[in-house]
Amino acid sequence: MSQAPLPPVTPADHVDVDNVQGDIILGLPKKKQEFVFFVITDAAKLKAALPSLQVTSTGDVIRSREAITKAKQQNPGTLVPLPLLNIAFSQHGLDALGIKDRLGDAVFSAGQLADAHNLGDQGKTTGGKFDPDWEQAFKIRIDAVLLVVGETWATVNAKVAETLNTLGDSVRVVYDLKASVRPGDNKGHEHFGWEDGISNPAVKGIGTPLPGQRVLPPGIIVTGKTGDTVRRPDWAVEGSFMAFRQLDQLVPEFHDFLEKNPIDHPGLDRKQGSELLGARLMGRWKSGAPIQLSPLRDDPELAKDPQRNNNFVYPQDKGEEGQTACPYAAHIRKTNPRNDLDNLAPKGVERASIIRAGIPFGPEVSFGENEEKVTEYHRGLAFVSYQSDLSEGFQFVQKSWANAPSFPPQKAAAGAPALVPGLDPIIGQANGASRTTLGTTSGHQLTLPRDFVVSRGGEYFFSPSIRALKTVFAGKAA
Ligand code: N7H
Repeated sequence: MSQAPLPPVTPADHVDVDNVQGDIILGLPKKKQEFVFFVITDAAKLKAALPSLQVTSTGDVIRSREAITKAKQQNPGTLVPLPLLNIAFSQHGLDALGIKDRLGDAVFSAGQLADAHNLGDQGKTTGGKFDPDWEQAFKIRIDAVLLVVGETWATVNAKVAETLNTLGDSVRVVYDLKASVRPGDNKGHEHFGWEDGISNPAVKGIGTPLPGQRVLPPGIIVTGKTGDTVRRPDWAVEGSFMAFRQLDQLVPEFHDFLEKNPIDHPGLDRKQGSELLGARLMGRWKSGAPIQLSPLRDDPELAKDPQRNNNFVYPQDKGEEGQTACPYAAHIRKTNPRNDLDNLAPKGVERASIIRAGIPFGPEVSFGENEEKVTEYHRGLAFVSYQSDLSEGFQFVQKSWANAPSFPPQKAAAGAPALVPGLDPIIGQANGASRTTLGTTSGHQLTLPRDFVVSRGGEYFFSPSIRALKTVFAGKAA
């Protein structure tokens, strides 16, 4: 059993980095990641085992990143062995542990299965009951998830084995997802080919914000801190709600669609027209360069420059003028409208901020899939986001922004109120119904043939503080 002293309780506007789990604010440094989902079979045994787990804090992440940077400076290309662990519990898990306090988040308590229709996932309604097309495990019951990361599979496998050994027969693994940064030049790029992880908000007091990076009051992400408006049980301070989604990406189909619908623009050939369409749907070029700053051609130098690649806002002209460079419907504009709501709800975008910590899963596209333009093997994004309130964070962004055709508001073209921005072309969904999106060329409505991102389900979790794990979760007084 660990003898480390418990961290002290910190004031509301300050985050104790040694008490907050490591994936929440800065992200665990990950090359390989395994998500191990389990149910609790013996609560007393699990409580006894929990204090022995070496759970990684945000402070550990800061120190690990420093170690990685130092090792790379001394020996470029070196991989530092870093097995890191986080753990989070669903409402079922809290119930199984006999934790009776309610956390004050109705979306978390109801669980993601109850939210599937509301989120727009595909499925069937029979006898008034919606049955989503999800992985079976997410439809039964999941109590908790282990997030294990490392620089190689050998490291991750050893850490998973060690952790499950510690938990012994107190748990039963019901589902498992292995995910990995893509190989070679695709490192850092998700399966559609885009550089990901460029834009995440910063939490006040932690790290130095980059130009254009939104700095959040800590309570937007971390529970019980300034900015969190809900009264939580005392022990629930310095935790965060985690939305997990297993999102399939239909990569060959998406690329086929781009190839068949190039934007016709003077000076651009067909291939460049297809690249422009992809950039307009996403809001960034594959390199990561924002289309708002580089509207017609990729700019790899801009993409690589952290001082510039996130430092932009959107023009506030109404109608077509405001989306000449970046469409209102572009994925990054739908999910982070930056200054688009400043006149309507000045704090609205801040409140809906999430910290993303996802990673690709599944194999590279095979030769055959590329040839036939049809997906054969499941691949996609193991999406993870953290927020202090699911109904204002993940659920709100998915439902009220990405899935809402008229968001951002007041952007319809003058004299053509029907030409609203449209669904988010990447993640917007309407329970499988066909959809349209606007904004490729003036007044032109582009019809997407299908969803290219398809949900296979997930769950909502609470990622407690290190202190809470050693006390309330271990069956001891807080
Ligand atoms: Fe998105 N993609 O790789 O195609 N996302 N996303 N996302 N996303 C972003 O700016 C992607 C999903 C956000 O601040 C980029 O870091 C894919 C969900 C937010 O300007 C790329 C999937 C939700 C941002 C992708 C997926 C979000 C963002 C640009 C699913 C929330 C920041 C890289 C398979 C409900 C926007 C970057 C900003 C950026 C991709 C899912 C939200 C390339 C493939 C479900 C807030």
